Amino acid sequence: MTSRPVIDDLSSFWMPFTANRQFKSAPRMLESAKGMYYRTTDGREVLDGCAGLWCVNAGHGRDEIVAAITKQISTLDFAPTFQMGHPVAFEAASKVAELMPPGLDRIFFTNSGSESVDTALKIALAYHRARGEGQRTRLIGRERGYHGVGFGGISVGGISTNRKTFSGALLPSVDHLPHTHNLEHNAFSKGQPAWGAHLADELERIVALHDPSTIAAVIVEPVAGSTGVLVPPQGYLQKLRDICTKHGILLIFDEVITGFGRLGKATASEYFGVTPDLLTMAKAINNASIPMGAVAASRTVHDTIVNSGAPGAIELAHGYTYSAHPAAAAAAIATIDLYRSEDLFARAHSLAPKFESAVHALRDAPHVKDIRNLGLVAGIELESRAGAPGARAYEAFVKCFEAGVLIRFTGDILAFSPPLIIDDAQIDRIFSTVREALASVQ
Ligand code: PXG
Ligand code: PLP
Repeated sequence: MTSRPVIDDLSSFWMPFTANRQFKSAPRMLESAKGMYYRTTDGREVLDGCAGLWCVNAGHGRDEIVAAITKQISTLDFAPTFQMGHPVAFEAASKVAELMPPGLDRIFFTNSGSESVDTALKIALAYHRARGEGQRTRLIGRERGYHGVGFGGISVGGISTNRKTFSGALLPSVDHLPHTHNLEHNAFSKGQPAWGAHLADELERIVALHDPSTIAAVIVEPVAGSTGVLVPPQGYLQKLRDICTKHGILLIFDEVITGFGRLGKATASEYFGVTPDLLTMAKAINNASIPMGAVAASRTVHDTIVNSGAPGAIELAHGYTYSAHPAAAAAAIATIDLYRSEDLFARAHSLAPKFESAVHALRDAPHVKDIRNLGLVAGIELESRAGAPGARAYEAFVKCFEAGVLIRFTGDILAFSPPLIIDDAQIDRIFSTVREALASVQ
């Protein structure tokens, strides 16, 4: 069945964000993938209910992307982008720019969402410095925000388990907005909850405390993904935008999950009609086929920095060896072409009502405390088992995997974000499997 030798040493790979001892005592191994399905090393098909890690939006093993990468690697395997260029990098940037909100068409390439976040935070500081306001160094994140694992990202992030070990080494000038999760007001909301726009006013309090002249940027996920799918209350994001504009603060949308069709539009910015100054992306930028991320900057931000230095001087002392790696860039071009030719964002948009009714049908399933959704993303929050937070969701996740459906869980929240190529029957299969799993866990 398996084409490779059986692996008998699991000890060398220190697995990321994994309970290593638990996993290695009962491993779950994926060996290949095509379309909506993974195949395990023991030959079982597993329906992908979470697009890998919210990233394989066009489905697995797409021939067009594989061909583009193969051709690129054999033509130009690597080329520096520090003081050198290669055409594919420029083409990829133009393609990405076409999908960005109006005016955000200056693209800085990275290799991950974490790098995109740290890049955006640094661009924000560089922008203020270039315009003679270098004292604007304070960064505002939000409770329950996930912005990757760099020191910048965990500093503005709001997930305490990701912060506590490193708490003495976080960035010094950071505040956090309150999160918007409130089951008393918003449980079982379909789409954007009606209650909670006023939580954006907390930004005015933080601004008043520190004075606007000290604040560089606010960073939020338009829809918080990792923390368990928190959909922004109606009007909330526009309020953040207005307050930032009023005080000359840059607004950063972290669209690492929401970018590239997850909500049925190219970006959450387009979906909500709210335009940030900087937008971070990664994951589905090239269907996760090769590590890649990017930051889209407004022309104002870009031009302010790039026109500020002396001629011949490097304007932004920042970049990665693999920024715009040829293979990743070729994959991004092929992926964006595929999104267009198959109209996948519109497909996500048209599947969203079906997805919403399928997930909300689980309202009467055992242990379910809340269900929330937007576009092709949904979360089911479970009642935690007394004394064992997270155990119930973990067991439900394992049951689903054994029944041939891959989902994600975080704490006691199940998360769903399938490839945009999913069909109605596959949506039904995901949620009927979850229903059975919930019925069989304690
Ligand atoms: N920002 C956001 C909003 C993210 O969702 C990152 C930054 C970091 O990206 P990288 O590429 O450095 O991982 C993310 C990543 C999950 C899960 O299931 C979510 C992410 C990554 C892995 C798992 O909750 N989000
Ligand atoms: N560490 C060392 C010693 C390096 O030489 C470099 C890059 O040249 C880095 C870290 C950064 O690596 P990257 O550019 O892949 O982020």
